[in-house]
Amino acid sequence: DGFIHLADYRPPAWRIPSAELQFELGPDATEVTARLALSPDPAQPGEALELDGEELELLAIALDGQPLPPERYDYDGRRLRVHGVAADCTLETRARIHPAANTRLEGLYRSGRLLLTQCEAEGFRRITFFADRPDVMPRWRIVLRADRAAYPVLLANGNPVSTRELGDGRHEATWENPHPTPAYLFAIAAGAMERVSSTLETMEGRRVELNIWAEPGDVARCAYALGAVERSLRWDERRFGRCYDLDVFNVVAAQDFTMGAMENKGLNIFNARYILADEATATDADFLAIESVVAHEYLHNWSGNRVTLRDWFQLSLKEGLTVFRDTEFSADLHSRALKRIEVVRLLRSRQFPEDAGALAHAVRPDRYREISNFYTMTIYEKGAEVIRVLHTLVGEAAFRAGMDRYFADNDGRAATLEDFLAAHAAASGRDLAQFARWYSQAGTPELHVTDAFDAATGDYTLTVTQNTPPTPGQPEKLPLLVPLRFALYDASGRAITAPPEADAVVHDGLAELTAPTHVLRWRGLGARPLPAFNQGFAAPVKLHFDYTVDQLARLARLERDPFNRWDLLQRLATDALLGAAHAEAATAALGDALADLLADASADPAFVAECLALPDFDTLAEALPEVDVDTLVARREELLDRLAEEQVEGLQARYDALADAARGGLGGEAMSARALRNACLAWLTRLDPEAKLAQAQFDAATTMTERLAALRCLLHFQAPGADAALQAFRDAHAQDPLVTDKWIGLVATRPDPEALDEVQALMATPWWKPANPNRVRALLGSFARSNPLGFHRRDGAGYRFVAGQVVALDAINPQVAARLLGGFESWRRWASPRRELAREALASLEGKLASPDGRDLLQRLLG
Ligand code: B3K
Ligand code: ZN
Repeated sequence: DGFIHLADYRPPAWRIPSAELQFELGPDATEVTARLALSPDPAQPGEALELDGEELELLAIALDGQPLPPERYDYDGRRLRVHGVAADCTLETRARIHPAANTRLEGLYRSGRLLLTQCEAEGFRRITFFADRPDVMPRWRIVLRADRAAYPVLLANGNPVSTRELGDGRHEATWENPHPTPAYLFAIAAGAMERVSSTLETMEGRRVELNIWAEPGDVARCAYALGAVERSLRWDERRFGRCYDLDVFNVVAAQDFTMGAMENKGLNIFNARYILADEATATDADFLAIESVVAHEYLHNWSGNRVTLRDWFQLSLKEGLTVFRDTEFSADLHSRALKRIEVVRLLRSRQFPEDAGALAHAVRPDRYREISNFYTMTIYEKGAEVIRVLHTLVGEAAFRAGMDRYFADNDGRAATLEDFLAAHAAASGRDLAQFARWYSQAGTPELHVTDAFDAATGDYTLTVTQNTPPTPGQPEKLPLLVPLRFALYDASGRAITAPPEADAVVHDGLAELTAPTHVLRWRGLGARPLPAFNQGFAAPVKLHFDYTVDQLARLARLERDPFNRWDLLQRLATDALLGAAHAEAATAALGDALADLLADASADPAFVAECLALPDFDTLAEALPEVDVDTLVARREELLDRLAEEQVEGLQARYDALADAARGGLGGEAMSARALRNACLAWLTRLDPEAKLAQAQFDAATTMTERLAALRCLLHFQAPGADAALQAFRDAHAQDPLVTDKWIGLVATRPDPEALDEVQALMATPWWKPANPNRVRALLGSFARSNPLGFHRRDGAGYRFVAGQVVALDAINPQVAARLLGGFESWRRWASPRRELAREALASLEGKLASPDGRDLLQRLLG
């Protein structure tokens, strides 16, 4: 069946204490010489020596300096076996690879005029012969040779050691990485690059040079990213006591990159979209995303690199943990509530559907066919939420102590989830056995809460039951350890502080649920109180409590924490859209709450903007047993139109009042003002068929944030000036692929079934670059993921189109193709005829996907 199982893990039979690589770099052919010190594991004597190597042209092989005769080895294009070795030895191989022909962007490839690498998860085997698994961690010496004119800058992991001229127009640079490092963190980058730099001294007194490198024309847009590196480094010192550990930290921006970025030791390589920014070409959201991705990759230096993974089943051990760390970084530097809102939106719109769909899997899966398919919302975002659950249970001080212990005990090692839990159990004194189920059980837990009040005795009870729905391969679920926050408000709106009697541990307004059902009981209350739950979204669960609309509206006024208020308004909006019986009352209450917010000059404008953004299509769809796309989209549009009409004065007033504050740089206040103005603009454009306000904002905009928001309104509402604006925008930025991706994304997400025709028309122009992952995401990713009316066209043309593109892309870049296929993850819940149409589109792919990525996903989708 092609599965690799967690239970089958065995330590490497051969260790590689040191590795020396030498590259003769060229775009069409690069020769890689690898000299590996090999040492058998004494506990597994007599095991054969086998190395990974994919699509390599083997030019020479020698053992301890002696060329090996053909009968001593064999290579089948995937594995190299060396026969008759049993003791410490040195293996030298020379192989040829072809960077310019590498469209998978895995291994060594070309992007523009640069040569660079992407190795995680299993790309290193496409560079040279090696034990390509994370628990093999040599110290590395890397020698790069290339033509000086074409490749003046030569970078690799670690510290620079020496450079020299080779005399024939070629030059050489040598790097050493002193920290034991797995092959997935290997990196080199070569080419004509320029940099911005700074130096700083770590808390331990090490002077570090920080560099951001980009192709020459782009270097002026690297300053913000450099500042983000400095902030990340300082934050990890302050909050986690972790220092940087090399003399230089290099970051390279590349236009062609499959993912967001990569945390290679000392040499992070980034998708240019997460580095390059200035106010004329990047939006405020881009700036914040850059800062958080830069932080994420930097923070991996400890959570991932110094302590790495034993095997790929542990992926969330570095990814969930590092997402937790990067969200804490953003929360500490900016607004904690706004960051939490952003994260919870993402969870509900993307991770919950994943966890409820055909591709659901545990945070630590116990089997996989293709690891590249597990860089998912569940591994990253749910993984981070599970760490947050732990943090909530033990508190900041014990959490920090547990992290210190984890880093100390596992430094330089390849760790497991058990190592992580052991460190935290020791530091907190808690038994984490039940907590660990969060890692093995897939599916979003659901909490159902009911209450009862006995007016005669004043007894009030809350009964909480939990269950986790079945997921593929996991029909039965056990109860999880869920930290449930709660509060009770009395009739005058004061919080009732008396703790309940309970059959669960309760402290500080938090009940630790462990059983399928718990009862919390308060005695002698004067009147029925109003309960509130899961403040701050402390547990990543779906919570059901049958609130009346009045109760929700009252709670939204009582709760002071902005996240909770936002969450209650989301709930009101959901009721307004989906709550059959009280939809009308919920709409009215939502309108009142929004009117209050718009009138409240003391409320943070960015927060008001978040409250104006109703739950998106995916979030709403997830709450329904069966999704009728047209009805859902139509209801959402109706509600928006109606609220816009009701709120027109408040919207216009806030839009006008914030004009001055919106000018002026990247400060929090200006960003916040732009966020609310843009939200108001989108609502107001609904009432303005000529889109005059949007046109005026487009014409006068001084920042990309304002210009792009206006363009979106013009295009999506098909304003009279839309074509001219699009053309002006397109021409102004024709040389800039990142800004080009922005208008392409707007075209692809126009909420109209006919957007498909425009997407197809664009594919016949030079704008279509199927080998560039950013362009594919801008055009096809946003169509499949963020254009419900286009993708779910009634005639099935959206599904057939995307399926057809998956086939084409699978032959170019399988990981990009697989992402696109993920757009079908919820197909079983789409109402007829869409379910059948989607099934047909998927079935038509059978036998047409060559990559393991595509085949694995297709099997799971249809499974
Ligand atoms: N660790 C990389 C992701 C690599 C994906 C490989 N297919 C980026 C990150 O999560 O930091
Ligand atoms: Zn990561």
